[in-house]
Amino acid sequence: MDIKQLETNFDAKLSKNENIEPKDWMPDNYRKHLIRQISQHAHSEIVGMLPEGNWITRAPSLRAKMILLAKVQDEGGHGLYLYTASESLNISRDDLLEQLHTGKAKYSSIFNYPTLTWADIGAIGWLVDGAAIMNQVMLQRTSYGPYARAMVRICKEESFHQRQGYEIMCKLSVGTKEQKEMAQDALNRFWWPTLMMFGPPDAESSNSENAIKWKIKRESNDQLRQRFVNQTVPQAELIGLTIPDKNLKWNEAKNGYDFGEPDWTEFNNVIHGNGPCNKERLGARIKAHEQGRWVREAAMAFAEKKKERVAA
Ligand code: BYC
Repeated sequence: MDIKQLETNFDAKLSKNENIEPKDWMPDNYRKHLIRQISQHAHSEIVGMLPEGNWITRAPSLRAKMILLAKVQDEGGHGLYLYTASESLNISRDDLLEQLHTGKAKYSSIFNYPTLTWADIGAIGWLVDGAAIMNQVMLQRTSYGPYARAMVRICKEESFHQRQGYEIMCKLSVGTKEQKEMAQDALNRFWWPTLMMFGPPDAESSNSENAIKWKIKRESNDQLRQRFVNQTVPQAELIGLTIPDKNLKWNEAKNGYDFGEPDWTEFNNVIHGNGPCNKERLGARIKAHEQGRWVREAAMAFAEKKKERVAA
């Protein structure tokens, strides 16, 4: 089949909303775009384990510790589904991790902020997982089959994560004066970085045009950010917390909130390695990878021996 015919078949599949599968022909730029997005998503999941892992030993009750342990473990599992989906595009796990460790591949900006108090764990579940779900519900219908299927499973777990975070915030907001202040402080620090998770404004989003054309993203960064604000403001009001935005106002005409602009200079600094915790996060990942080398080598040696035994 010549290239024109292959392109026509690919476009026809997209227009019928059929998934593209690993063995299907796909344009090289579609493959590269997916490797970039899915691997950055995988990196976000495993780097995302670090700020929360910081609180496992200090969780305020056995119940809270068990829930947080399970959540952090889930994030590791999400990373594995997503690395596997990336590998189906003909790139090895070693290459993907090399890109993370050398700073070539990005991971979500949000994980470069510190978790200073227990309320930050609530804010991450409520806001960060809430934003992640908003984006990922759309990605369940992304055009690449393995990514779409990974998202279905991940979304189910993420919605549980969002609720555990909101539960922490609910409890703190009806607690002592200090506890309520702690919840408000976490909201103040995590609100703007959470809005940045959706990426730059549409006019500056270099990858969006192709992503929408290839049905990788079904909605734009600004559309998802708007939906997140509309959903989250009433949740804050319900528990008596204040969104730290003077420009936040209900707009009847658009049936949604007007809201202020995140600090895009800060965003650009963070995604280029200069956020508050970038060096710490990457350092922790590299150290874990180095310390896990003997496990990978032992697993490979075991697999080789097993193969020899089966062949004998
Ligand atoms: N952080 O053209 P744009 C989670 C980069 S966490 C860092 O709009 P695109 C979790 C972007 O990569 C959520 N970098 O890009 C929750 C691009 O740079 P490159 C993880 C960002 O791809 C709790 C440049 O800026 N979710 O799941 O169309 C616990 C221009 O941007 C960010 C996903 O990754 C950012 N916030 O849109 C644990 C969802 N925003 O690559 C884990 C999948 C933008 O050209 N990803 N950049 O060098 C996406 O939907 C999209 O990739 C984005 C960006 C919406 C993030």
